[in-house]
Amino acid sequence: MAKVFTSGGVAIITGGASGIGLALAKKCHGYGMRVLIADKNETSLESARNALNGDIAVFKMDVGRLEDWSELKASVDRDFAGRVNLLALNAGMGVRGASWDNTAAFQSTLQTNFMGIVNGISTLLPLVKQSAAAGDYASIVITGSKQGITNPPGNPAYNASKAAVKAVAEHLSWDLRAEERISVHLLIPGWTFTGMTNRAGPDAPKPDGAWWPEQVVDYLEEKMKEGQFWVLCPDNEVTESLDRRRILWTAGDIVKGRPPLSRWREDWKARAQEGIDGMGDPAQK
Ligand SMILES: NC(=O)c1ccc[n+]([C@@H]2O[C@H](COP(=O)([O-])OP(=O)(O)OC[C@H]3O[C@@H](n4cnc5c(N)ncnc54)[C@H](O)[C@@H]3O)[C@@H](O)[C@H]2O)c1
Ligand SMILES: *[C@@H]1O[C@H](CO)[C@@H](O)[C@H](O)[C@H]1NC(C)=O
Ligand SMILES: CC(=O)N[C@H]1CO[C@H](CO)[C@@H](O)[C@@H]1O
Repeated sequence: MAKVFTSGGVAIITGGASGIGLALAKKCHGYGMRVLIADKNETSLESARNALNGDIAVFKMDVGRLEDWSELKASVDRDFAGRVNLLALNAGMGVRGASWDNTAAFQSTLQTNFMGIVNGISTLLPLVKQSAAAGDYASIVITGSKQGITNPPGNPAYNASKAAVKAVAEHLSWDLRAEERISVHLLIPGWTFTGMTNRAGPDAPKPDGAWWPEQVVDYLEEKMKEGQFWVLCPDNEVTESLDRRRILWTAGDIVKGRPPLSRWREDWKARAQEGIDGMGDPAQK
């Protein structure tokens, strides 16, 4: 049901001023949708608006603040007659060098990556349902991360926030299972060249292994057409099959009683590699 990408429909995209969100905004705009991008970065909001010839609405907000969502809802009610066809809850961030003694980093990461999504659902789900009841199609796209599924070591705050995002997205899909005109999707990007991953400066070239954000949103659209909840994106280094085998290996830590994060442990690394390499593609069985 990619029926939401239709001319005149309304798209609301958080974190839409940069990266994956901006690529999605451009796609929606290209389909003739009315686009509102919400972001906390004023500079990027302005350049995004210019990139789309001023033909989109921008809204400065912090997705972690419920008050900002109330104001956004009021503006959607006023400017779009309360209509929402695509709600992309995509804003996300990571704090560099987050460590256990930095509880503030956990709080800010969870506030944006997790509460930003809860706040958005809580505030705008009534408008999404209202739009569907009026005969529209509507989709809610929630941006998670592979790090919330396979949980690699390095940044526990980010990984935990994305694990919570996955849990909430699954519940939303369950709660809306009887809604024939509303679909829910968990977007799980691979390595994507965006503001978040490009720390080498504005003119740095895209690393070969990474995808462009445009590839991610094309893949998203394809999976939405198929009616898939899980949008597990590959990149130029990791295939869909490898992702599926890594996910199964991670689940195997629990069922086989291996230590957690076995894939990265010195005493398990080689066995993990062998196990993942030797596994058939789980999707083929
Ligand atoms: N780039 C990747 O490789 C990758 C991989 C997996 C998941 N993701 C996820 O994709 C989503 C988009 O990230 P991106 O890679 O396009 O990064 P990006 O930094 O280019 O874009 C994220 C946007 O979100 C905005 N934002 C951050 N915190 C906000 C807040 N509290 N309120 C409002 N806006 C806020 C930023 O200003 C920025 O414009 C994120 O949720 C990220 O976690 C990215
Ligand atoms: C806002 O985004 C610009 C790029 O558009 C970046 O240079 C700047 O550091 C960002 N500001 C903040 C506060 O994150
Ligand atoms: C955005 C971010 O901080 N991502 C981190 C999530 O965790 C992995 C491993 O834990 C890190 O490599 C990423 O940098």
